[in-house]
Amino acid sequence: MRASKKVGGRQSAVKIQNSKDTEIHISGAEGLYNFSNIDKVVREYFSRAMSHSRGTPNKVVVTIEKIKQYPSVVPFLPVSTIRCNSPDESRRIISELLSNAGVSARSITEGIKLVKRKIAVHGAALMSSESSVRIETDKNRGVRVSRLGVTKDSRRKLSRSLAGKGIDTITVREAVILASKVASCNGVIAELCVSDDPDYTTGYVASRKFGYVRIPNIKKKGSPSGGRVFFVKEDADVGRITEYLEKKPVIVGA
Ligand code: WAQ
Ligand code: MG
Repeated sequence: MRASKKVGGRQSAVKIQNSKDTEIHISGAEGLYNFSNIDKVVREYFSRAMSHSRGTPNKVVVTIEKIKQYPSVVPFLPVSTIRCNSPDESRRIISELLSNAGVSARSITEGIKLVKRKIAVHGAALMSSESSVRIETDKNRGVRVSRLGVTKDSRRKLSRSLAGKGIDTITVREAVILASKVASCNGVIAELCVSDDPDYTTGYVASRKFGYVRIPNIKKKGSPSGGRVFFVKEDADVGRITEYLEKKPVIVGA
C-alpha cells in the first residue's frame, strides 16, 4: 500500500514529472499473505492509510500480486534497547554502532543527514559504506523492501518475545521483520532507521553483527523527518541487492 498527498505549487517533496504538482509521502506498508487473508489485509491497509499522523492522503495505491517463487526463510534479528536520552546523544550511539559494523565516519555522517532530512521519501537509500556514495537508481523513490512476511508460528514467537520487553506493537513487529530481511541480504552490512511518524521517536540500527538495536529519543517529538539507509559493501552489486530487497519473497522466522 502506498498513500500520498498531491499538492499544487511549491510545497516541496517529490516533484511529479512534467507537472506543477508535488507528491508528499504519507504512509506505506507491504507483506506476504495467504490468499484467504487478502480481503482483511487490504481493509487494514486502507484504514491505516486514511488515519496516519502525517496527514490524510488524496491518493492510495494498493497493489496485490500473486507470488510464484517459493519464499526463502531467514532468522529474526535479536532485539535490544540501548539507553539514549536525546537526539544529540543518539548521534554518538549511532556512530559507535555503525562504525562497529564497518561503516566509515564519512558514510555515518551522510547517513545520519539522510534520516534527519525534513522530507520523508517512500523508500530507503543504498549507501556505500566506505565512500558514502548513494547507489540506488531512483533517489526520489529509494529502494522499497517488499515481499516479506512471517508464518503464524513465527509471528506468535516474535510477539511473545517482544511482549516480554513491553514492546509488542505493530510498529516494532514490522520494523523487526523488515530489518531481518534487510540484514539477510548479501552485501548489506548495516541499516539505520528513523520513523517518519511525528510522534514516534524511537529508531534503530541493525546488522547481522549485533542484531536490532533500538535507540529511544533518536529525534524530537513532533518532527516529521525520518528515513532509512542501507549501508552496503563498497563493491556491492546494486541490481542484485535491489532485486532481493524489492522482489525476493522472504519469510522471517527460522
Ligand atoms: N522499504 C524501504 N524503506 C522503507 C520502507 C520499506 N518497506 N518502509 C519505510 N521505509 C523508509 C521510508 O523512507 C520512511 O520514510 C522511513 O523508512 C520510515 O518509515 O523498535 O515506523 O514506516 O521501536 O515511519 C522503528 C521502530 C519504526 C523502532 C520505523 O518507519 C522500535 C517506522 P516508517
Ligand atoms: Mg511511517
